[in-house]
Amino acid sequence: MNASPPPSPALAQLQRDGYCLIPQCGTPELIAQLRGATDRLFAAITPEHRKGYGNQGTHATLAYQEPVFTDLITWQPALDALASLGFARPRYWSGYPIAREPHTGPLYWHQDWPFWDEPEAADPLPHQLFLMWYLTDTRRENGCLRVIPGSHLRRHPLHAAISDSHDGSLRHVDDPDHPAYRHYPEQVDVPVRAGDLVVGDARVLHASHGNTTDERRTVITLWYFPRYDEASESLRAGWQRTLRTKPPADLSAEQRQRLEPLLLRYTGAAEPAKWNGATCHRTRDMCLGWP
Ligand SMILES: O=C(O)CCC(=O)C(=O)O
Repeated sequence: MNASPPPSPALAQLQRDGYCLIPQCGTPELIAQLRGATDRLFAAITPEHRKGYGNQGTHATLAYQEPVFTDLITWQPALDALASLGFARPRYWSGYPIAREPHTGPLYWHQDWPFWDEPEAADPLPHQLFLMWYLTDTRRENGCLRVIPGSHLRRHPLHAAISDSHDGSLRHVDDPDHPAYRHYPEQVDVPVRAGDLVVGDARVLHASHGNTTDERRTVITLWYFPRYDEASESLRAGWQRTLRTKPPADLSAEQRQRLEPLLLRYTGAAEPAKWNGATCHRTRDMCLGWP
């Protein structure tokens, strides 16, 4: 009998812990260009907009403003890394540059997956991945990522205490003792070198430390659907309906061609899955079979 080969160490970690690291997936040139492009985006952000995102930090939406963002979405070494994890035909959903400004506090614990009513929410393998590109080296002092390994599939006391996604009210919780800002014995820091790629299951509980340094710390979070062709029609309809940014009409033909295989293209008539990221404690508990 042919036994199937064991998963690669990176895939095993993604399945077990909810994230893995692909070292030096981006080049210094790519990272330097992204730093310039994101700084230009942040420079245009008004104080009101910044205030609206509270403790998420300085937050922009990636809308193909500069060609380097298309380079990042279609970055072949990242797509190769996904293929080596077993995700050969991913689709891209959206992207967000986020800056943790000098001397600002931590980001609250949260999960990114917003469709908890769907059976895919309980699938051992992820249906949504975050690809996080940090544009500086990170460590605890400047706000590196932290993760609660295994919390994409196993219950953690935090689940009962927080809203389930960025839609929650935690952006404006100022009490540093709120459970969403606490430290937990099982949390791990994920420090990176600029150019490393953090691949995570959108269901894993994650947060960042505060930035106690004098320098801005930027991450670009890109969301992909790694198993788009296996997802239900209702989920694909839900992703399509909540697609925030499409490539603009004036994007160059060359960029459009590179993006084409990654774009969402659901045209069916299924009822779109319900976005319930902010209200779904009960549905999530039910769908994952938690007590
Ligand atoms: O700012 C960070 O380090 C993490 C960002 C994040 O959690 C997210 O984009 O979901």
